[in-house]
Amino acid sequence: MPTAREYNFDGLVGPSHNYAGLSFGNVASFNNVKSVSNPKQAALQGLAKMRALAQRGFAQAVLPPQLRPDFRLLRSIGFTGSDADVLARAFRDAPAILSSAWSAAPMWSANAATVSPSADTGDGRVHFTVANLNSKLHRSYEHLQTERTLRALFSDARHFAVHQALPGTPAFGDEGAANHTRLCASHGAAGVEMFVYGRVEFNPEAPAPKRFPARQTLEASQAVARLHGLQPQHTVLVAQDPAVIDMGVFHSDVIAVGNGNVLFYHEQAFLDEAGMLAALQRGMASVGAELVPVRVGFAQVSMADAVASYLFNSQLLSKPEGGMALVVPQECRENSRVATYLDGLVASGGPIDELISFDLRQSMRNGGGPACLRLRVVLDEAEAAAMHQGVIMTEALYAELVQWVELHYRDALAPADLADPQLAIEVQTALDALTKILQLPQLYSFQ
Ligand code: SUG
Repeated sequence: MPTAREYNFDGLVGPSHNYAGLSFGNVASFNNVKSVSNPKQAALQGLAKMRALAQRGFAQAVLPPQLRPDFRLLRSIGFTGSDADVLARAFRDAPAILSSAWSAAPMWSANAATVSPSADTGDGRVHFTVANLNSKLHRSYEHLQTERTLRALFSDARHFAVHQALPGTPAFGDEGAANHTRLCASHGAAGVEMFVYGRVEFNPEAPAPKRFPARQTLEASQAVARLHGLQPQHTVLVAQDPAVIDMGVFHSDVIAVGNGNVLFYHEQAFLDEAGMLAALQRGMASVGAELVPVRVGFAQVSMADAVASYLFNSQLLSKPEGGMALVVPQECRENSRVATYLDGLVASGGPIDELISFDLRQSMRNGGGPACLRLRVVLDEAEAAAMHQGVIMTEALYAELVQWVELHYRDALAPADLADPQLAIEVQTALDALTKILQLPQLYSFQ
């Protein structure tokens, strides 16, 4: 079996990172609506995480931001005139739609696509299905650039298959890897892929949340598994508990994370915990692996603390030297109940033996923790060599990107700034310069 590593592709925060309250059901996004953001700090916080993990020997890469605002969106709904006219009119008549056209949400690259490593797929290639993100206007058009980006990075058809987004209709609501976890004995071995859905389009009897929307459908998860040629006995489809969606768990990666043979989850994460465990155990047995569940009960961490601290939106990483590290947001250290739980967890002698925490406050205020910020792509040596090399995080790339951010990013963005035509020019100038750093000359359609 070829050796394989998990690359974490972190979304580089774009120059228009802002707080627009666009994600109903995402508590942080709603609580911080219209507050002033700091795109420069947001990008630097994300880069600091990437650099620190790369320095620790984890395979780390970067996914570039998308061009904003999306003038196509604004013009398609009747705003006309020069770019400045379009911005001014949209600001006056439809400010929420204007914010949607400016959203830097592609930074949460866990929502970019669902990825299946070559060890799991029907044709032995790495498969990507771009997520349609059709439940929110501001994310519903990300898939166009995401597809273009993934095709640029993974262009070698001998190793990679990039599927376009599923049809953009409610039946196929798809939020990518945020609702997908792979469990395995080792990254290069065949694994079990678990898809978590919040709603079933064609079964009105199936449980669904009452307050907040469920973004992922069973039908979408099944379609992705089919596109990737996954074997049914290695594929597990489970329902998220709709009650937790109503408490602010808008993606499954807000309440569970898996890596290797370990599943770290809250007892209320799934509608049928026992059924989920039995299905995973069966799947794992069929790939010659044994599941190690790390279950967090209400007595240890309440749902309110889990959502507020983003404990489960952590990255669970296999360390090059052995053992597993849990990469948590700083909020987990600041919440005394969660901090106490975590201290006990690493001292317990279980599989998770280290905590690494980061200040990701700018992203967290929009509901994006460490796990939201990264897309996992398991690659064997030949695949890693075949992907575009310019996005791999190194000390030199880190230094160049920090310099680029310092030069191009503002340190404050208020809602009224979204009417500023100069900001649109700044963003395009910045992205043009970025493609030179990343050696991706035709990444954007304006190039
Ligand atoms: O889709 N927030 C994102 C956060 C995504 C988190 N990703 C994962 N859990 N994997 C979302 O809700 C807020 C944007 C705003 O309100 O301005 C936003 O889109």
